[in-house]
Amino acid sequence: MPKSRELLDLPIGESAAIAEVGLQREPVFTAPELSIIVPTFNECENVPVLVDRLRKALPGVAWEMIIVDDDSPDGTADVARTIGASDARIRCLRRVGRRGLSGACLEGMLASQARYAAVMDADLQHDERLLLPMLAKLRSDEVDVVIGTRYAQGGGADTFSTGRKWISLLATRIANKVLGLKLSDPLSGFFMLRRNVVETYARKLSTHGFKILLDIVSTAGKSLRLAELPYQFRARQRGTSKLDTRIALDYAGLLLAKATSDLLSLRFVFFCLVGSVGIGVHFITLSIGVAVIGLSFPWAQTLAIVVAIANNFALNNAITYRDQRLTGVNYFTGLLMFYVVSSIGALSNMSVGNWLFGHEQTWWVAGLGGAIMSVVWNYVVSSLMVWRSR
Ligand SMILES: Nc1nc2c(ncn2[C@@H]2O[C@H](COP(=O)(O)OP(=O)(O)OP(=O)(O)O)[C@@H](O)[C@H]2O)c(=O)[nH]1
Ligand SMILES: [Mg+2]
Repeated sequence: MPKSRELLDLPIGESAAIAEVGLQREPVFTAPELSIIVPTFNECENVPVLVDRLRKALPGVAWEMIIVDDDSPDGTADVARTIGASDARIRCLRRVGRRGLSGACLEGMLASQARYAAVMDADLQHDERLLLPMLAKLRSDEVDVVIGTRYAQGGGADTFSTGRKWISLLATRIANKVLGLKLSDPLSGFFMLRRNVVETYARKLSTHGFKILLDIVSTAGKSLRLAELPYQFRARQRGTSKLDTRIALDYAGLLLAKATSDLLSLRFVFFCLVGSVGIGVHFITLSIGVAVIGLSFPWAQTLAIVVAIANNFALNNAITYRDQRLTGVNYFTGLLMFYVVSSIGALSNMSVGNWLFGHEQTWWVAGLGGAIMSVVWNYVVSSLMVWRSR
C-alpha cells in the first residue's frame, strides 16, 4: 500500500519535501499556510512596493499573495505576473468583463489552498506588520477571524478628512445596530481568517459591493469567534481611490439583505420605487391625453401605458440595474423585451385580481394581490430576460 499518509503528516508550509508514493520517490509541494488576497484595480505602481513590504513582514512564514485584478487598464496584472515569474509566491488572478471588490476578494479566497487567508488593499493603507500578530492569533486556535481595526485603542485613521471620518463612523454605528454586531470596525477591509469559513458560506456571500468582511460576519452569525487588532490606517500615496456613491448604495443593499435574512434586496426595493413613480407617470399622461389632447379614454389609457412602461424601463436601467446598464442597440431590444414582460405582468395582474375577487369579494385585497403578482413577475422575469447578468 502506498505510504500516501505521509503526505498528510508533512508540516504545513514546507515548500518541498520528499515523500514515498508507491515505489517512487516524488517531490511533494505543500500549500502555503497563508494566502494574502489583494484585490486590485489600477494599482500598478503600488503592487511592487507591497510585494517588497510583504517579503520583509513575513519572515519564516510560508505565504503567497493572490492579486485579483479586474483587467486594470494600467496593466496591474502584467506587473504582477512579471514579479511572479521570479517569485512563485506572487500569483495573479485576472478577471475579465467584471468589476467588484467583494467578488474579487471572494474569488481570491476560493482560489487559495492555504489554511488561512488574509485580505488587504494594494494601496499600502493597511499595515502589513499586523499580518504576523493576526496569524499568531489564528494559530492559537482561539479565533476564526482577526480584524484589523482603525477604531479601537491604538488604532486610527488620522489621514481621513473630517467628513470621511464622520461618514465612516456613522456607517459603523448603523452596521452594528442593524446587524446586532459589537465590532469597533465592521467595515474594515483588512482581516485574516480560517479559509474554511469562506468555503462554508461562499454561496451566501454577495459578490457586489465593497464590504466583504461585514457580509461574512453577518452571514455566519454568532458561530464565528472574532478578535480585533488595532492599526493605523495610512494615506494612499499612489493611484486613485475607487470609492464613489455607488458604494454607498451597495452598502445600503447589503444591510437591507442581511437585516431581512436575504428576503429583500436593494434591487427589488428600487424596482418597486420605480414602479410607484410609473403609476404617477401613468396618471399624468392619462389626464393629459383626456383633458389636453382630447383623446378617447381607451386611446389615452393606451398612451399612458406605453409612456409609463418606457419611463419604468429608463429609470430601472439608470438606477436599479446601473451595474448592468444597457446602451446602444441593446437599450432598444431591452425596451422591447420589457414591453413584452410588462404586458404579461399586466395580464397576470388582471387574472389574479379577478380570481381573488371571485373568492374574496373584497376589491382592495383582489387589487393588491394582482399588483403584487405583476410586480414580482416583472421583477423576476425582467432580471432574467432584460438585464441578464453577464
Ligand atoms: N479587483 C478589484 N479591486 C478593486 C475594485 N475596486 C477597488 N479595488 C481595490 O480594492 C482596494 C480598496 O479600494 P480603494 O479605492 O483603495 O478603497 P478605500 O481604501 O476604501 O478608499 P481610499 O481610502 O480612498 O483609498 C484597492 O486595492 C483597489 O485597487 C474592483 O472593482 N475590483
Ligand atoms: Mg484604499
